[in-house]
Amino acid sequence: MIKIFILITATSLVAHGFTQQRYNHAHLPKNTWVIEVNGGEEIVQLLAEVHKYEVLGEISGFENYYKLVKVDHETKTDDSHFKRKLEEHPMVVWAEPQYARTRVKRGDTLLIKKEKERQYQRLREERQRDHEEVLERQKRGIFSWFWSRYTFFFNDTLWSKQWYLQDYRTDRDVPVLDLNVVPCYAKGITGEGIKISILDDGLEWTHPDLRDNYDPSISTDLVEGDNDPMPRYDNDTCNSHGTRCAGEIAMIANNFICGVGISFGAKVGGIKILDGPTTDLMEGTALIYALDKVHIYSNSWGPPDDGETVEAPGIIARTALKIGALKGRGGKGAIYVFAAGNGKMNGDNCAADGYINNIYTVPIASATQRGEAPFYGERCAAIFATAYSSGNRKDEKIATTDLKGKCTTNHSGTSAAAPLAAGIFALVLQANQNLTWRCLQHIIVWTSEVAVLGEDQEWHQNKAGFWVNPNFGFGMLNAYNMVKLASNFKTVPKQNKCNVFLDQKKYFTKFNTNNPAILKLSTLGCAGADNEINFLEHVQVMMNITFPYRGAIEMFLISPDGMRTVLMEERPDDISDEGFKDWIITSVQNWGERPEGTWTFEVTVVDRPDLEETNGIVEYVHIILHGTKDMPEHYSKGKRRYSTYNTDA
Ligand SMILES: *[C@@H]1O[C@H](CO)[C@@H](O)[C@H](O)[C@H]1NC(C)=O
Ligand SMILES: *[C@@H]1O[C@H](CO)[C@@H](O)[C@H](O)[C@H]1NC(C)=O
Ligand SMILES: *[C@@H]1O[C@H](CO)[C@@H](O)[C@H](O)[C@H]1NC(C)=O
Ligand SMILES: *[C@@H]1O[C@H](CO)[C@@H](O)[C@H](O)[C@H]1NC(C)=O
Ligand SMILES: *[C@@H]1O[C@H](CO)[C@@H](O)[C@H](O)[C@H]1NC(C)=O
Ligand SMILES: [Ca+2]
Ligand SMILES: [Ca+2]
Repeated sequence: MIKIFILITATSLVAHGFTQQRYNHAHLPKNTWVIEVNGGEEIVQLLAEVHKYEVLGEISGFENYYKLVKVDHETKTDDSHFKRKLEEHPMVVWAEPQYARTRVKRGDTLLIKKEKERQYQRLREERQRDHEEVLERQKRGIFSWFWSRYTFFFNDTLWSKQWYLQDYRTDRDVPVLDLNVVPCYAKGITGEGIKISILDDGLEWTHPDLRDNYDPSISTDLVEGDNDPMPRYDNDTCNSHGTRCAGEIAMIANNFICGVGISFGAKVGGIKILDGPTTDLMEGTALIYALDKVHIYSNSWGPPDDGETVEAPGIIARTALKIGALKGRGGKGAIYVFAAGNGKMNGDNCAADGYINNIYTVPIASATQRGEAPFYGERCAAIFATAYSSGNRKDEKIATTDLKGKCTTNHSGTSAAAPLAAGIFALVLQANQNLTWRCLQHIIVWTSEVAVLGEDQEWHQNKAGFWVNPNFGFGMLNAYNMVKLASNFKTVPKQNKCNVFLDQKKYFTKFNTNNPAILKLSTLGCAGADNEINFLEHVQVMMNITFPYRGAIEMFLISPDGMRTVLMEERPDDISDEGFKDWIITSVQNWGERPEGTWTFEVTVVDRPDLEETNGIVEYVHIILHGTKDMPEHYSKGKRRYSTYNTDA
């Protein structure tokens, strides 16, 4: 029996808020459906003919996915009949009309609604802090007009502004204040042989500091429908985002122009998806574009960071991430880097972003020059690691290429942190192309720096000995230490998956402000079965929760070892009454722990007078454990040792 489900979705483009910006409407999806059909193209042809649709073929890279367009697509007709027929058809697995999804770039400049007020408040606070900050800077020796030991490595005009690549410490006893990248160059590791595609609003590949590192074979324009990702020039800033992200990775070194890309020996491409309505089909296509060539996909975008949205990738994008991880890089898996999100000041949390909660992505957070969580940096248990980026107005930002052949020192947000991570991963993959997507994740866990972010109050050590933090994941990326570990890294054992269900069939557990829902899920970690897990990687919690005010729900997960992880924090602006439906929250914070025992899932409501009488229901919960049966080789020397400062450079 084949399961049939059809997701009914709004087809109106206007309803999705594409009014505030002028877009290129040349390729709006009109009456386009994507369906998954078992049994071959003839069945699809038949279905299409009867209902006056045209089959545009199987979608490249996706088995059994077909694209259908209404023959007479200019006339607006009711497609509910078509939808019902698809629903009833035994060979149709799923079918969805393609509609525009709101996707935003993770620069920190987009101000939303109540943001203005909050910004004034922030400015007041910042003024107060200015003074403290000067003292702090003096203490840590952050003054970019000082020479660093790398000052004469490059003659690029903005090199002196790339504070996150060269250590400005004046005191050798404090932690390395950069991403520890330059020592890799001395070993000939510059990203050579690695290809990175940037999914964004285009790429000015004619830029003199990018041109020689541009690879057209990993580039395309899914907005205009051609192969040239040149941005659309409305004005100098509106589509500069992709070009800025690309520069961080691949600016040419020692050419006296702009700065130095982290992996200046690598090649970059641009895949344009963000200059107009973005559909699930476009995202899915982009995420596996040129999968036979691309090693890393850099993503500084996602659902809105407005603190109200709870959204996961659509079926096609989700499938693409899985295909990429299983088939990319000759079966070792493409690397998907995602910016964690810029909505903290909007009360947003990355647990509400399904791209971040996908196990195939590497979510990257920002830290400021002073080693702090920035005002915009979203928190959640799925964050893997951190790279430097902008902070408040006194902190330096990121230097990179800009539109029309210019340079900028103003790139910011988690948008700027993710490409730095992508560049570092290019160095790591050059050091060892044998690494799987999970090896890379293990290397991040084993090498990210805690000391440089050590003043944050939220570090806690899990039972496997790893320090984790909802703001920073496992800490600041350390390129040289990653490369060193990578260069003779033993491939991690195969990934197992073990489902854990409620102890009793205790569905429909009520909760309210005074009475949290506390649900117990016991497991042996599938011991004795093929999918036995002894060393955890990702832990995912899948749930159905109803409550009339979604943003007031908080969730926690307590591991058998007693480690308490915050899965969801209050999101004050989310007044949706839809609750969480089939929602998955991912945590990497139990990495390395053992799974067996009782897991506790706790759901609470924030303490607010207006919600005192309000009840919610946990209708369903189940935990998906991921990990390995056998011990990863690099664990064999015991727990990871943390140094108070980096002695390895
Ligand atoms: C450029 O376009 C963006 C987005 O449309 C807009 O926010 C910005 O104000 C424009 N800048 C100028 C200088 O016109
Ligand atoms: C920058 O450095 C490169 C490599 O050493 C050198 O070839 C080039 O002439 C230098 N450019 C300038 C303007 O100094
Ligand atoms: C960065 O922004 C500041 C303030 O908006 C501006 O003064 C400066 O010229 C910008 N710098 C670059 C290189 O774009
Ligand atoms: C990658 O794998 C190949 C084949 O197993 C092996 O010869 C090579 O040494 C490996 N490279 C590294 C850096 O481990
Ligand atoms: C969760 O809720 C959705 C929507 O009501 C429903 O379709 C789905 O079957 C539920 N999931 C489980 C596992 O009960
Ligand atoms: Ca340059
Ligand atoms: Ca977000």
